[in-house]
Amino acid sequence: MRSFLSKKNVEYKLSINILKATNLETADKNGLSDPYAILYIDGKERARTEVKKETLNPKWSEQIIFPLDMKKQMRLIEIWVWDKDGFRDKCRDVFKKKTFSDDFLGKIEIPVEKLFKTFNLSKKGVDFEQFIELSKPLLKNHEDDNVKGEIVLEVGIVAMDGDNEA
Ligand SMILES: [Ca+2]
Repeated sequence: MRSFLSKKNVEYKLSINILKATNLETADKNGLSDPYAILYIDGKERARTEVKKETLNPKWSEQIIFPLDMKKQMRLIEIWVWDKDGFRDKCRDVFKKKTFSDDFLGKIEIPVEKLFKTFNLSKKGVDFEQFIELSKPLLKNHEDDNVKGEIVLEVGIVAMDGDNEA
């Protein structure tokens, strides 16, 4: 990371657009789920999408933009997808002596260093922006998780000459 961030007076921003998920696991009795996604950076929650009701193919198109802090190294971007349970589901869960939590639908992990290599920033000048679309299969968190489908993101890096900023 240091190799490209050491360019003087360049400010970088990372953009993550959580576009959609496809073919998700069923979590509810009606054969559907109510999916939402949570974005973590280095284990800290940074954003969460809307809940899309009764679908296995949610379309969020929610963009989050972060300034890249040169003093702090970012290591891992994670996105976890959950099924939101409403009051009725929770009553059912109590009846079945389950806990009051939403159901896990899968997660992805993106090492930041690997992402930067994809963009190959060392060959770029000061002012540029580059966006790529990433499709990633959702992964289990525990052995017995039921997980399927994938999540689609648009990830971008924007670089600006810091001296030009007002
Ligand atoms: Ca639900």
